[in-house]
Amino acid sequence: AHDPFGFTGLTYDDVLLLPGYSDLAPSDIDTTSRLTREISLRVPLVSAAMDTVTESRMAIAMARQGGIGVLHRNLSIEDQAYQVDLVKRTQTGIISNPVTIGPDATLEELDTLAGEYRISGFPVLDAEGRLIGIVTNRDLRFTPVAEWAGTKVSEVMTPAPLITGPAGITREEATGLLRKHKLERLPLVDDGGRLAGLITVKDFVKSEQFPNASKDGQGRLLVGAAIGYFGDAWKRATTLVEAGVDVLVADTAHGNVRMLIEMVQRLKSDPATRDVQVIGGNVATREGAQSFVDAGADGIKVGVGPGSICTTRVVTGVGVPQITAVYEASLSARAAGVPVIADGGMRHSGEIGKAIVAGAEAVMLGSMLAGTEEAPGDTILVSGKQYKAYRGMGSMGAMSSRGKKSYSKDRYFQAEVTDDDMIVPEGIEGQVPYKGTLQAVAHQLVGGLHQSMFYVGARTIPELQSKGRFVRITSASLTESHPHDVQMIADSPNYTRR
Ligand code: RVP
Repeated sequence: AHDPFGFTGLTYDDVLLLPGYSDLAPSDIDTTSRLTREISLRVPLVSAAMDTVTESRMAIAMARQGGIGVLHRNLSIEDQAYQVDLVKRTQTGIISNPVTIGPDATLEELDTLAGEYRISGFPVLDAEGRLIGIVTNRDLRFTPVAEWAGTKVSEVMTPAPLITGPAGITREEATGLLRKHKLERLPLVDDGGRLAGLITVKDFVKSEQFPNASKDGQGRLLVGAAIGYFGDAWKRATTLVEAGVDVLVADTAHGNVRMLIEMVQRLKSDPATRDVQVIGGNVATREGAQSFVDAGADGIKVGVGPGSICTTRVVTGVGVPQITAVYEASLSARAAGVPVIADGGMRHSGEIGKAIVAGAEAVMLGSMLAGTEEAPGDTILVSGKQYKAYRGMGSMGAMSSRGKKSYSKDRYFQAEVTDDDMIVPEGIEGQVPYKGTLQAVAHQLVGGLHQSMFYVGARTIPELQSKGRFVRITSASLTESHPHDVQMIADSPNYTRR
């Protein structure tokens, strides 16, 4: 007979991975995985599209560590596209599309541009795009601030002829020129004298400092951005594509919705957008994942209700325990070669390996990253300890017009609600302990995943998926898993008691 209660759903705390035979050296282990059909990451971590987690600073830091950030969409289309631009222009090796300035710009404008992009030097171009000089922060120093508004870049710049390199220069040749002439910057020019790129010493150092960085074909950092399906969603998507986004990520609490599925279909068939990778979501069932497979999605994000700030399951009674959701979605997604991203509910590094064995290829994190330096917002001091704000995108704070305009109400299907009192929130507002830099946090997360792979005996992520086996555990075992019967007297970089 049909069982009205269906099957049992399990989550991370209900399972452990079985140890397996291992003859690996730590250096054998490779965490490279797929985010979408066409994008691989050396580190399968994604920062959540939330306004207390991912803006350009986080996206840059995530890509440098080998993961990727998904820029949130609780801001205007222009502002979100600008954030994409900031990430794409971040210095990594050769900058193919550097920020430039004209000879008639004022020093005041130069100073503003330098602050916005956090860069100190600009090639100066004439109206035809030819290199006529270079100007840096240093050139500002000899002009009193009071005169900046009335002084033109052409008056202080180092004018051409400059030492330049050819458009197709190699790393070695560039290093040679930088060293020989003791240069900070080397502009690259084509045969017509037009600017073709820029190399800075700082970039070269940075690109050596971040060997795992996630980059596109032109050496620029990868970045994702959240989109919806309602109102001007198409305009948002196309504007983000024009700004150079690599992945568009459908950002809704319930992705198995006709309008969104049609949006994904359109994105994957329209010539303006079809070359960009598209992730559908969120779903938590086999059928939900199948709808996105059929729509042509390049990745599928899974999670209905597991998030640390999420109240969907309580408010609506709907959801699927996360490890079951990932497993179920992967049954249709993996058969079609589409990666699954496990989104929400992670508290420790051990859950990354569990999600991967259950069928995910990457994981999205909110609360675990919201406390880092690179997350938006300042630290808050509460009885001598530092915290950072972290809120659900379905919280009152994110959906109401309190503070500033909300752009993300359609994430919870409340786009038409104009009166704040009529909002039905599905998330809460809170804070998480301050954790320092993303680099340190990512090191612990990736280190934990490495160890998972070592214990299972898996050299690669696909091997982890095929070799990994679960054991179901009881609440008594969960107590045994955590530190017990001891009072913790020192902080640990990768463990906090709940
Ligand atoms: P966590 O990592 O457990 O903090 O969860 C983060 C995820 O929670 C996000 O990536 C998103 O899918 C989900 N989320 C964001 N806002 C809300 C909400 O208000 N309910 N949920």
